[in-house]
Amino acid sequence: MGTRWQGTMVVAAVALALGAGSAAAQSPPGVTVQTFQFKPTPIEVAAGSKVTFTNQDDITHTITSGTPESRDGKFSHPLVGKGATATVELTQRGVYPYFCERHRSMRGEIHVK
Ligand SMILES: [Cu+2]
Repeated sequence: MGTRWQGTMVVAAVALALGAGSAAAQSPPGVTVQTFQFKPTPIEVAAGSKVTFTNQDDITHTITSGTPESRDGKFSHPLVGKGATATVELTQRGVYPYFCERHRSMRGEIHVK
């Protein structure tokens, strides 16, 4: 029962934080992909949050977890052209590096608290 209560408390705290502004509650944390860069990076989110990536370039990028040298297989989504979006949900705390498969100098990090 103890852990169940703790979980409830964490959810309540997150809800309070998000409730600070109704606009903020409606727009999940986001990363923009623009001129071969992920912005902002690193991005910090609470565990269980969804992070939405939006492509602002005309060409295709990907968000692929890990690094080009060491993929971890957690996620890989193409962003095909301007306006394309992809959402990643991370439930475990940690640091999640990601990169673009087509432009390996494009790298970012999601910090899940
Ligand atoms: Cu790219």
